Amino acid sequence: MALISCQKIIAVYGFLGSGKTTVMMALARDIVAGGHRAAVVVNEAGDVPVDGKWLMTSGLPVKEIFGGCICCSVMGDFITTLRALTKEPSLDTILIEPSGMADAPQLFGSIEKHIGLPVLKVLVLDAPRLSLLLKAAALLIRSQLEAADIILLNKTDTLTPDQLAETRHMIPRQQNTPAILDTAAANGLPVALIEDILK
Ligand SMILES: Nc1nc2c(ncn2[C@@H]2O[C@H](COP(=O)(O)OP(=O)(O)O)[C@@H](O)[C@H]2O)c(=O)[nH]1
Ligand SMILES: [Mg+2]
Repeated sequence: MALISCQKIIAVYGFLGSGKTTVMMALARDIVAGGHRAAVVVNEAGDVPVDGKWLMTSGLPVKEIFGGCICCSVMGDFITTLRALTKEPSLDTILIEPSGMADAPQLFGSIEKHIGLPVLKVLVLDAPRLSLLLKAAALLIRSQLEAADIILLNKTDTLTPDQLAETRHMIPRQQNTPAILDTAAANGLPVALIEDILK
């Protein structure tokens, strides 16, 4: 009988440069510090490289899927990689960082359908660039917001309190939009938030 040991998939998504890898590495470090094992799957070469060497020495498998947006050409690769990882013994969490341009809701639906595990969807918003991105890609941001279980308004360290209030105000909300949490992931994530995401 095949033992499916992985319990959960956490997707950290949002635009390129918003801080996804930074958030993901903070979560990975905490998982390892807690004596657990996680895998990291990325399909985007961003600013902060996934520290593959560190992850490997910590016993975390890292998979990189390149070749484009996972919502189209490499969706199959992504699913195949995830399916293989869910069968790894003693792996409890898979962290995924899909490409910034991927159609998140479609991707997450596909993973849930093919893998059979729920995906916790953590959206990272780039606070200093949000007003610009809302002008350039309002529809994409709306669809990202609609899919989110947890929303992080990141890089709040770069804004004044007034700018932060203004930025929060710009975010289009619906009745079921989750609370929007301020983060400065480059300086670490609050313990309570990490616990909430990993619980
Ligand atoms: N000031 C500041 N910079 C951040 C923060 N989080 C990430 N960054 C920086 O933003 C850039 C993009 O981060 P990265 O994690 O690669 O974003 P990704 O492309 O979404 O994966 C890097 O230079 C990070 O150091 C933050 O909270 N505050
Ligand atoms: Mg990245």
